[in-house]
Amino acid sequence: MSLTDYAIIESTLREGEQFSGAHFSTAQKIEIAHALDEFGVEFLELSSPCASEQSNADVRAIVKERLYARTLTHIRCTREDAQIALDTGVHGLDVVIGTSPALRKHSHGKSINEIIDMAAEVLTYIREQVPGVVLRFSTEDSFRSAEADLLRVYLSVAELGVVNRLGVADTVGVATPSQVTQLVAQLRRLTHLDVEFHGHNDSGCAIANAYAALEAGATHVDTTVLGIGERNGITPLGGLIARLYMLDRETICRKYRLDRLYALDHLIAGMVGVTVPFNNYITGSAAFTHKAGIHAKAVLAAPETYESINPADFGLTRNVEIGHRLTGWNAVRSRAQALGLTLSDSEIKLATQHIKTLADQGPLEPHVVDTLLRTWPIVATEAVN
Ligand code: HCA
Ligand code: CU
Repeated sequence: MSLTDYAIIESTLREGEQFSGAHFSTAQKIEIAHALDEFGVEFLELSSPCASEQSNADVRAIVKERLYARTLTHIRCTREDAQIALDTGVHGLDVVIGTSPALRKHSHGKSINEIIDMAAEVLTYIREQVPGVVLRFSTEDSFRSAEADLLRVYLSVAELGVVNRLGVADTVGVATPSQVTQLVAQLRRLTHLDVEFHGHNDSGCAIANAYAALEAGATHVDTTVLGIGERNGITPLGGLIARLYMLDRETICRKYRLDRLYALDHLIAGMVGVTVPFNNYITGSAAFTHKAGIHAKAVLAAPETYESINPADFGLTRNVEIGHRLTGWNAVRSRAQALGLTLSDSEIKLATQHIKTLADQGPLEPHVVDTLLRTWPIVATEAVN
């Protein structure tokens, strides 16, 4: 399957700011905006200018930067928020209102009919104020809302003829890929509007759900760098890229500057006080590390045997570990060759046995293995004596 016509709404500067460790300064926000822009995301979503005075000033500052990405801000469904947001000069407004019973009861106290009326009033107002603004309407907690309620809200919003895009949000990470497929496909079929998916990762489905949305016809997906956001966050940018790369490498390599991903993940990790997880998609320390002798042998002969992603596409290199008891002589030979050593196969095989014996006491640092190989006949003699 080939997916080409989609856009990433990068929300590190909105959802990401809702991560517990995130306290971005204006300078950091501008640095993040440029890093994401250079990576090539199509949209940057920014925290509401209504959140605080500084948030308002920050939206204005980012809007003034020279960026290819278009700027969006995220607001509640009120005229007041809309006016403040429009005054900042952003390219688009992402309007959201909760539709699940829990949010209707405990967040804003509105009935579905009242939500429909508010949406009509606010969205029409926005369109009248700035005819060219990109306008999205989203229901919060879409997947715990009653289907009939959701459809009434979305269809009446679509009928207004003023929004560019509808959003669905898996606010608490409950949705399964098939539920996402069903809702997105339904909205596309019934409204023909663009559809955006925003999914939290509470049950580990955020990437699969984002992919299911795209497969069902969604045009936009929300991400944050490393997936940071409320609780344990949303679809991570790098994880979505990995998913899409495996389906259509050519498109993903053309659309985005993949060699920037490593720096981007590490930039944000540093700013929010976490480390990039060892098993992170593409940029984790173990992502391209091969260990067992059987894997090492095949990867050294043909990397695609055990790699679905070519690290070189991301400006990264693979790492074959040999200082452990699962090692194999092919991997040891490859390391000896890389060191410029001319050891015979039988010498390599003996060296490999020696490494395994030593490694039974604990893992060996790469430099220990290198020294052993460089001095191998001597070590071998000593070992025998
Ligand atoms: C929240 C709101 C939101 C909004 C998503 C959207 C969510 O912070 O709870 O506007 O698409 O997850 O529902 O992030
Ligand atoms: Cu969210």
